[in-house]
Order: sequence, then C-alpha cells, then structure tokens
Amino acid sequence: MTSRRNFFTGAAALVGAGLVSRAGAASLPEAPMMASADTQPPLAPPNGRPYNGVVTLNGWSLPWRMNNGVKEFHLIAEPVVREIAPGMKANLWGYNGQSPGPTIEVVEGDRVRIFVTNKLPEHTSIHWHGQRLPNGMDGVTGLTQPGIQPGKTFVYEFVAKRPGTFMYHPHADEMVQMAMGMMGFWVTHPKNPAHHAVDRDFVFLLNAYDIDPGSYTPKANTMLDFNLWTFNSRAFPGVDSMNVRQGDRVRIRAGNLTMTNHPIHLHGHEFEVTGTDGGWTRPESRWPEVTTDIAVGQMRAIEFVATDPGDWAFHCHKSHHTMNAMGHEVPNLIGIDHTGVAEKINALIPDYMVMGDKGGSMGDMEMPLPDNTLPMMTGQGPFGGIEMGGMFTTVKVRKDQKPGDYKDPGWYKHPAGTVAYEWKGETPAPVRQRTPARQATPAAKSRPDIELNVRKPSGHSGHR
Ligand SMILES: [Cu+2]
Repeated sequence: MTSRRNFFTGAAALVGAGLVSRAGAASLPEAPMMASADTQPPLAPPNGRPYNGVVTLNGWSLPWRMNNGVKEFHLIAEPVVREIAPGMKANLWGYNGQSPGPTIEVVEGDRVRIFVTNKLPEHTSIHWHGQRLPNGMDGVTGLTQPGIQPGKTFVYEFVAKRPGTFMYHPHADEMVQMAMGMMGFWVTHPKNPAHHAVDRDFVFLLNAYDIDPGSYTPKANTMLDFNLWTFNSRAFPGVDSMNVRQGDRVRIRAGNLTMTNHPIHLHGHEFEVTGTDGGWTRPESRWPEVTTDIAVGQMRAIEFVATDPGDWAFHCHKSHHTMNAMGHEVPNLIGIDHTGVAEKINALIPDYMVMGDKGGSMGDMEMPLPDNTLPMMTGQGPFGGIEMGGMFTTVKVRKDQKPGDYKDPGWYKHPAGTVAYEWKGETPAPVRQRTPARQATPAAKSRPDIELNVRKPSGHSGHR
C-alpha cells in the first residue's frame, strides 16, 4: 500500500475536524481524513445555519470552518485504499482518505469556498454536478480552468443557490479518474429546515469497478463489463443496512456515476420520486412506484413512510448487479447432465465447480478464491445464504429504533405465523386442463393431456 496513512488504531476514525487553526484564517483550512468505511452518524452543524443532516451509506460528511461568513472546506484528491467489503480492498483514487469522497452539506444561500489539493500523479479538477455557479467555477479542465497540477491547490467559490441533491467529480482524464473512484455527494439543504423535512435522509453513489480477482487496482478502460457493482464503493455484504423507526418518513438519495442505468427496487413499501438532478419534483407530478430507474449521470431522491417492520431488501434489479466478481463466460447447464464433466476438469483444475444442472445456486457453496476477491453471491442472512452481492442492502424497519439512532438492530424477529413455511402434507400430481371434447381430433385424443390450445388470428382487420 503506497499511500496509506498511519492512523492511531482505536482512535476516532475522523482525524482533524476543521476548526480555524492557530495559523489563522489566512491559511488553508484543515483537511479532515476518514480512516473507516463504516457509516458515520449525521454531522450536526457546529456553526452556520441549522439543517437536518444526511447519513452517507458507508461514508461521512466533511466538516468545515467558518471564515468571515464563508463556509470553507478542504478536499485532498489522493490515492486511497478502500475496503470494498470485508476480505477485499482496492487501490482507488478518492478524497480525504476514502472513495467516494466525503459528502459536502451546505444550506441554500451559503457562500462556499472549497480548497482542492491534488496529491494524484496527474492533473485533476472538480466539477460541481448540477450547481448554478459562475461559469469559471464549473471545473471543466481546458474549458473553464487549467488542470490542477500534482502538488497544487485550487480554490472554488460560489453561492449554493439551489437546494437539492448534487454530486462532484473530476472533469479531467475523467474516464480514468472516475473508473478509479473519484466522486462524492453534495447536499444543499433548504433555508427553512422545515421544508422537505424527513426523519431519515440517506445518500449514496452508484459506482462500478473492474478489478480482476486477486488484484487490487481497477482496469480504467472498461466500458461495460464491470465485475464489482457497488453502493458508495461497497459491495454487499459490505454495504451497511439503512436502519429506521417504524412510522419514519424516509428519504433515500442516489446518484449514478457508472456507465449504465440502475433500476433501484425497494421491497415491502411504495415510494415516490421527490427529487431529481434539477430539484424537488412538484407534488402533483409524483406517482407511486416500487422501482425507479436511475440513468447515467442522474440523481434521484425517493421518499416513503416506513410502515411495515422487517428487513426489507433494497437493490438494483439487474440481477448481474447483485453479484460480485465473476466471469461472464459461464455456460448455462440447467437441464444438462454433466455427470463426469466436473471430474474431468478437476483432473486439470483442482476444486473447480461446474454451474449446476439444477440451477446456479451457489450461496452455500465454497469454492476456494484467490486472495483479495469476493465470492459471487455471499451475504448470509438468518435463514442461510442470501445469494446476492454487489448493489444490495436492506432497509431495517423497527418499532423500537430510537429517533436519531442509526445502529444496526440485528435481524428481524418475525412474529409467530408470519414466515413462509414448508407444506408437509400430500403433494399429488398437478391437474392439467383437458381438451374440450368438441375440439378433440383423433390426433389430439392420442396425446394424453394438452395444456393449451392456441387459436391464431386470421386476417389483419384488427391492425388498422
Ligand atoms: Cu444496476
């Protein structure tokens, strides 16, 4: 690990929260660092105007200092080591010790000054995705500013005019820098904290990496064939659960900085899309859904009332995005008798397993893995293997979760009689539909059972 800082083990994960240093306001603000990939509690604003803080899934919010009424932040662009899930670390590029970088939270109307120090081996910039700002603060290398060269610090300054959901990322060698994990979340809270108030407000970015099993560094030129699909650069079971109190109004905001769309699906509740990249949606424009597609470069805020206790799955509905590192050249052998094939392959490759003739279920199988990779489908639940990884987590709704408490309450304890159970009686063969006698032909009669008769339409009169 080349650039890993030495943190005091056991000390608070957050190092150097940003107060005005003794050197005075003329100096750079401190750049707090985060040593942990755990979800941090919301950052209570120590100064400035009040707001209801967000919780970044497996992330944190960046402290600031006030300098003559200006909120000053300091981002360090640098190589980091990110734990993708227990058992796998990746050499990424990020900000202030983690990838994605810290969430930046400001209030509508705040004057914001962000110092960006570049500790990468190549130039960078930061684009403040979605913001209204002076053109020269937009962060597009070559178009609105020169690149920030290694070792240099640039200053961005603008008024956060529009409340809503934003992201930040480089506009400099962006294929490489975003493939390496350079991105972060930004929330501009409304001036009046009562506007759009919710009980829990979770944020995360959708991202993807292509890291060969056993290696540590993403392949930067991959366009579609990623093998790690992540929420905030974490793959399930490394993604924390979102823990809420029954009856809470819950908002979840996600921004998509991958190169494909993600239909994000919530179990057990309907939600409405209350915010997009461009701001809050008008209440009369909303409709209920259980899945919303988030296209590339988009942000969505969904809201629902957590009425029903339980451990509710929350995941991307593309099944390949709820898997971890895998090869895609795996033939589908369902229904094919491959007795003997595995033995022959085992003679060449010990411990090889063939995708099953009864389906692919591997949740409870253990195939030896190279170091530093994750099994394809791994998470363990209270009833066994969850058989998913990647873009998957849970919303845990509990009656006794205290307001403001984000701790994981453990697995849901189901009331008696509310869990699907095994039928222990007789299981007779299914009754199939008989061909009606008036349609029966001698040929049909010779077949034992016919499940379906299809009558084809004649002519095209209906197609005008
Ligand atoms: Cu997806």
